[in-house]
Amino acid sequence: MFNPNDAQLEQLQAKFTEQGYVVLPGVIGQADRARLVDQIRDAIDPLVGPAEFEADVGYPGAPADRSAPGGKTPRRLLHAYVRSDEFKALATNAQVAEVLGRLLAGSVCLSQCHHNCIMTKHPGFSSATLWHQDVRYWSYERPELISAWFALGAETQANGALWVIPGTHTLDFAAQRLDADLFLRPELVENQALIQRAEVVELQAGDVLLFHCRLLHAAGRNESDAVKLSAVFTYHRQDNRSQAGTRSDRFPSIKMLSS
Ligand SMILES: O=C(O)CCC(=O)C(=O)O
Repeated sequence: MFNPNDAQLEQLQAKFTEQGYVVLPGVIGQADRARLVDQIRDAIDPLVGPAEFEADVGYPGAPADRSAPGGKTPRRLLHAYVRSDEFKALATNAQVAEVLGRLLAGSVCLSQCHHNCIMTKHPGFSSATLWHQDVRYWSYERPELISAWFALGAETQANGALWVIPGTHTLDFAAQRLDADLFLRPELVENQALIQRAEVVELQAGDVLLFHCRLLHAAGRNESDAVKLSAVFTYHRQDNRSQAGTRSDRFPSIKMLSS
């Protein structure tokens, strides 16, 4: 079970500062994972909303609309935190909270407005996600949030694991390097030089990927024959408030008790 000592926390902090992400191995045990996966399968069929469908995202490879073949494939089950006590426990996991407290250097809050979802990447109808920084869609006093990606099964290049470009959490991008939806434009030479540095983050079941909200990341389609399930939550320091009236301010954040 993941239980870092002070020296390991320091190493994690140094790596996160340099690369913008770290992987915490073996955080979620097999029994907890099995319970969460059972709950997700129950929520997929029949579908328990709110959910976002592949057809809604408009990403490469997504069905054109909800009436097209695969159009009703769920991509994200939303409001993960309130779905069950087990999901509340996952989002507030004490080991993850301890690392987040260290990385954010203060009291940590869970956002209910961003991510807070279960990613259900299905074979057959999953779409690819282009290069982006999550913070471009969020509104906080400071662009200093961290997302935790809980792998509930193995994540590989073949089933659509996340790709990251290490160190990009420190870069600013001129508007012309992004398209209208704020994805990195892959046809630009200066963007290609960055994309060549990309690394796939393969995870074992139970691992947690922590990544900075400014880190460029992307993901491929699920080319395997099994659905990939991950839960994703976003955290900010308590004194980093959402801006009033924005999407980031729709629901109150939850204070993490152990931080
Ligand atoms: O699994 C994926 O396709 C990536 C999702 C993603 O990058 C996001 O929701 O920000």
